Amino acid sequence: MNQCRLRGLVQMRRELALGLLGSKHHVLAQFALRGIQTTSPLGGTQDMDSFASGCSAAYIEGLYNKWKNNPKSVDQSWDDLFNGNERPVSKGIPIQSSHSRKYRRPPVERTAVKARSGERTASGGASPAPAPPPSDWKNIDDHHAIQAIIRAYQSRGHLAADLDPLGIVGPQKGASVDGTERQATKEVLRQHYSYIFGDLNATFKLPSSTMIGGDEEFLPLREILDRLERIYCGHIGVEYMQITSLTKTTWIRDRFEKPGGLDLSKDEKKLILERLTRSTGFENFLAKKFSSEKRFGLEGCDIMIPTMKEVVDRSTNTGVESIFIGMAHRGRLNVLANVCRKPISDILSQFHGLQATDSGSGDVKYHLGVFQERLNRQTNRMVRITVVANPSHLEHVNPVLLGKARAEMFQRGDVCGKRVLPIIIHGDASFCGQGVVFESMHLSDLPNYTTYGTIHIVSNNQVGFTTDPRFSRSSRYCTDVAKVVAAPILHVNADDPEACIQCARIAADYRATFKKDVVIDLVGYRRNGHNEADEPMFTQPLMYQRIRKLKPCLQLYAEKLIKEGVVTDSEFKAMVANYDKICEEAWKESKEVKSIKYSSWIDSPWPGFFEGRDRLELCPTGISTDTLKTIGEIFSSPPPPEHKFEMHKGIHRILALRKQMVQDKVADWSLGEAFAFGSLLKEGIHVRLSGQDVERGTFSHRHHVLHHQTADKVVYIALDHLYPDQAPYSVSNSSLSECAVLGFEHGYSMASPHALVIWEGQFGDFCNTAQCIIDTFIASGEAKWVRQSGVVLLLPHSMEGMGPEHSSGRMERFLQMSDDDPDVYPDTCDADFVARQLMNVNWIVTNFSTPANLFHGLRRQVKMGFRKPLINFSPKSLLRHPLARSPFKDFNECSCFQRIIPDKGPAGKQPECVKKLVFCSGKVYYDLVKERDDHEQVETVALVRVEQLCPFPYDLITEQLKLYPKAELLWAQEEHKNMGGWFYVQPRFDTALLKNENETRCVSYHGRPPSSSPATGNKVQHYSEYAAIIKSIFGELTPENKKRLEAKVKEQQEKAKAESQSSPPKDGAAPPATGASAGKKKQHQSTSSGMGGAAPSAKNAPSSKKRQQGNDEASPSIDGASPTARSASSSKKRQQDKTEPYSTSSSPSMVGASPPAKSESLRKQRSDSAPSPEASAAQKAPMSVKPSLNPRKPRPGSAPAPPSSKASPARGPSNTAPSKPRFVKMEPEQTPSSGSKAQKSPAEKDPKPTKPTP
Ligand SMILES: Cc1ncc(C[n+]2csc(CCOP(=O)(O)OP(=O)(O)O)c2C)c(N)n1
Repeated sequence: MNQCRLRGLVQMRRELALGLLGSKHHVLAQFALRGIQTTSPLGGTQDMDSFASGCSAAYIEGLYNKWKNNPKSVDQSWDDLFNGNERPVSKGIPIQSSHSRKYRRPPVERTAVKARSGERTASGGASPAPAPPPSDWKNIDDHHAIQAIIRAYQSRGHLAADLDPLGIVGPQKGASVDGTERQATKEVLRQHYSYIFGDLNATFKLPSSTMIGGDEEFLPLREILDRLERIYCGHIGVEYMQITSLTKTTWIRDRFEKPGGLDLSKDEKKLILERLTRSTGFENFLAKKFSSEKRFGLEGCDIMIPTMKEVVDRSTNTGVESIFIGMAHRGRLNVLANVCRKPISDILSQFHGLQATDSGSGDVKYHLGVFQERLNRQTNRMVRITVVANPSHLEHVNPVLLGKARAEMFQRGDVCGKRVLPIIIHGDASFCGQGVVFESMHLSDLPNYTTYGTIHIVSNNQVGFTTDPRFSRSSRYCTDVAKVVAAPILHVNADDPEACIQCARIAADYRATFKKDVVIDLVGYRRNGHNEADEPMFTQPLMYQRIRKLKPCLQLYAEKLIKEGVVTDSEFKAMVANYDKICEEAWKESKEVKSIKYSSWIDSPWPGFFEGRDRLELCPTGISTDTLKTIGEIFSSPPPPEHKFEMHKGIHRILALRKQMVQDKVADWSLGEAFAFGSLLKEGIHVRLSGQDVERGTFSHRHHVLHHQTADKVVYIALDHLYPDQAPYSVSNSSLSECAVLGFEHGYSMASPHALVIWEGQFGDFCNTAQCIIDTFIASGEAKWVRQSGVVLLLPHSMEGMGPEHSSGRMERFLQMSDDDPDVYPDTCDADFVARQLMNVNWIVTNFSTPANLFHGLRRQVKMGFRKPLINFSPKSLLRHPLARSPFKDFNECSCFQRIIPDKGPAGKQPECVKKLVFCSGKVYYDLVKERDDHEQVETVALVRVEQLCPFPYDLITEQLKLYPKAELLWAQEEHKNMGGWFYVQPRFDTALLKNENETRCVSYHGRPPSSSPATGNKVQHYSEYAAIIKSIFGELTPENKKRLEAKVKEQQEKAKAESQSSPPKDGAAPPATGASAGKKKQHQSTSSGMGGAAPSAKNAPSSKKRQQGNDEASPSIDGASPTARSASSSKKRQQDKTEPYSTSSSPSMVGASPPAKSESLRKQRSDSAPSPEASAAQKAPMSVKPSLNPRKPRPGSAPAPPSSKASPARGPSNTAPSKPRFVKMEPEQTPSSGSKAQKSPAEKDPKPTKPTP
């Protein structure tokens, strides 16, 4: 469309718009104005001047009305516009520029601007500066335009850069407005495009915002444009104007703009050629030898190797000693061979399909890790290079790599990333597609997670498997995610080796200078299909037609250097032949290899850790009373007075209560944890705790970081002030990411065995979003890559009526991924049975019920002769439960970790009287104790806690089975049947039972029915489900029981009422009650945690006389409900509920269904298929199929099922709730206080030392 016609159309539209303005059609007018656009000479469209934008239309309408009344009341420019008296536009330049030139700022604004310059009028306002003489205006305008053009190149030059070797994307060169062939056309210049270049020889003074002049201050316009074009629109597109720091942008400008700054010497060019020869030669060699094998070759982006080498050289020169590389499949073998210098014969031996001599599953060759220490010949410095083993799940290695690098910095005392460098190689599709990239990037500047800059290199082959970028991302570049951390992004054409090397240098120097992330986007292509067996023409036919015609980068560069006289043709040929010879020799060598070892591909060797030690020795975990006292004292004290630290008064109370516990020699959860951390720190073990809100603790129980109440950023961490020579303690609230943070901590744990690294989930449920890290690294890392990790996951878990996503840490998933064979009874007579079992399993899964066991479990992590991940399901309400406390004696040198906790009460003391032996795990134990008490079955029901679910404590379980030969066997859990521990323990119980020839019992299930959702969100349903479980275990309350309980409730209510009248108001903090004093204290509602899961602490008066006489397990009072939940309901209702117990329909598939007696034939069948204990003792036996013992069938007289059963016709909050729920809420005032002897017992003196048993 010619310019005249275009202008005519625009004018017509404007007239139409103006005609409509002020009429009832003003909306249309706005629309018409908004739509006024003009076509640039390049065919694109340009938005009209901003005054015509939709949001200004109302303003224009107002002006127009004003102008209609009095044309002089508006600025001249508006008068011109409304009159249609626009000045003629020069040289066919679009209307937009004529407006911008014509529009003058209102005088008032000018005054305001001048006022800033400090000129003041007598009245205190600003005086207008004298305008320059009109003869200068053109000159000023021209300089402004030049400045704007320079700025445009700097900020948008990359849009016109020649980045794509295939020439598919990016602008084409074309005649520019100045008649020269340029790329920087519309995209770069935008509104400045309208600038009349006029005399290209006119000289301009260069602004201070550019270094293109070098030492020259003035340049002719033509030279300015040429230089800008070369710098910003050549083979490098540098995106850096997102950086807000002037120092950094100036630094980048300096590097890219300074004349001659990017030049390379002949030797440097020759080195690039040599490295490119190796990179290309390696892929060619593999293609020749293993044409049908997958190797995910680098062809098309071969320059990645020289680029990485340059980064390594440059960085080692600035002091880097250790480099960590995280990358996926593409070009990985090449990196191992040519960057790490892993012997090529080792790599080739992976192609021969050899048997491994060590255990584990191994992994495909393009996932394996390496660790190499070598001399960098360019810099003559030693460098350690690690390529971290990675799973198929693209980009998920990133946080792991970062954590490992961070830990290395810690180990080396590198406080600013000078000696350690992380490099991550990304694919273009995965870089923009995977959320973990964003999550990991966000760690880059966090104080406890920073790696002081990571160098990201994108191997951008412009396709992801078979998907074109236009279908795989919405952002312009695949690297846009890096802008969140304002990283400079250097896009570079991968067919220009020198440009790539320049980018590598600048990136390495940028990271060394600023300790910030930087990205190199190597824009290349993929010469073959996704892997070597794929046919790319199926999906990218045109792209591949072009690729087929393209010479490889090596050839192009060799031709260039030959032409330049840098190398001769024969020199180049010799280079190629030489590398081919190296590969051939390595090939011969590799054929001599007869077996492989997974361990020779380990990425995290721990020199000195395994050597010279008995791996199976289990060191004691108890500590001295003195240590307990020291840690307890400091942990419960405010900062020393000289700190003049102003604490929150709630913290004062919490510390006072802690102090009381120390005096009483009893520890709650928080104190038990502090004992574990503190004692390890004392022993020189670095402890790191990370996760969301871990400093205070989600449930406000931890308070490891105290905040000064009137001074900003002043904190006190008691665990950092325990001993002068202790190891550092790191506790940090993390970013709100599970995947990246857990990955980071896992990586951190890999760096050294001498650290306890813990990630705590906010709620266990949220480990869902870290599933990939759990599955592909933590569960299987040792099997795949022979590398160990002792990372600990603390996952708050328990059914407390908090809804589907705040209840379950998905224990079943962890258990399902445990690799101990359920059908093999291990050799429990082996003296090292306990350690061997731990060593042979992929991870440890626990559900601790006491602070002491938490303490021992955590300490055991670093006391073992090997490392295993520990997955522990942490409690919520138990954090403050007065009975979930441990006496100091349970921490001392005579104590140890308890894999199971047997019944130590009347039942345990008279096992022959026991009718039911109930196994359980975790918090539900305290519910069962209370219910057993209420049902007066303390002598007939034994409760055994399985604290370590995996590996299954066969030896101890067998002992318990023998101890109660006549008891019916039950498994009680609060989770749904398809969740929790049941599926894991059931076959293992069977295996343990089958061990005894005379055994005929089976374990029956007592828990919630199967469900797709982990928990109900309806409190009433929650209680009814709970009631059903209890009923199925203990049966109905007898009339005597009910009567007794009613009397007890009444007594408690009266007592609570009396106490509430005299108790002071709460201040929001949640103090844990001490064991001894809990009974005297008013029940504290855990409103501060807001979770409703805190301990219903004091509703636990023991009612059984017998228990008072000797049951040291004491009776907790909880009913599984949160105190807040209980508080809403009246005591009347509670009484009513007590008298009208919950009735259930019977459904065999629901809770309480007991298994039939085992048939002898099944037993025989099973024992035939199970391997002998001898066979299973050391090695895991091959999988054997076990016949089901079919515990699903109801047996006669089985306990009834709850109404929420699937068999029940109507299920849901409205109709599944029992008509009269038995477990109801209680007002805090009504909560009875506790004063049991059992609670006081832990506070008593340490017992006589006895030898600890595992
Ligand atoms: C998380 C994840 N999703 C999907 C895949 C399957 N996959 C393997 S490679 C690939 C394409 C990757 O493209 P890109 O990131 O551009 O790397 P390239 O292979 O092109 O080098 C896909 C989808 C995977 N490995 N991981």
